[in-house]
Amino acid sequence: MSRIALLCLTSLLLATSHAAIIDEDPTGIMRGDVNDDGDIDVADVVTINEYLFAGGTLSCPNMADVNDDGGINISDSVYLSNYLYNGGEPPAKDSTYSCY
Ligand SMILES: [Ca+2]
Ligand SMILES: [Ca+2]
Repeated sequence: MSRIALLCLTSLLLATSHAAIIDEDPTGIMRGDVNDDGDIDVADVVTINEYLFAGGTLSCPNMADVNDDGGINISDSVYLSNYLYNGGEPPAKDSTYSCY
């Protein structure tokens, strides 16, 4: 994905952004709060995209593996966008509380 496409996608998401409440389930934390600000919102999608395409860094990579498949790639960005804007499944739980 080119940087121009990334910026267009980001702008589109920012125009329609909203935040999801993070699940307080004591048996596991919900992945997706990639920038660790306490909300799951478009800024987390942007953080994943910056990591993948623009040399950004992740403070806790485990939170960016939104679909819990063991890797961080564009499918995590799409998964999180689908959750926020299309009623998709919430991010996977992580009971390890680790930042591998
Ligand atoms: Ca966040
Ligand atoms: Ca993943």
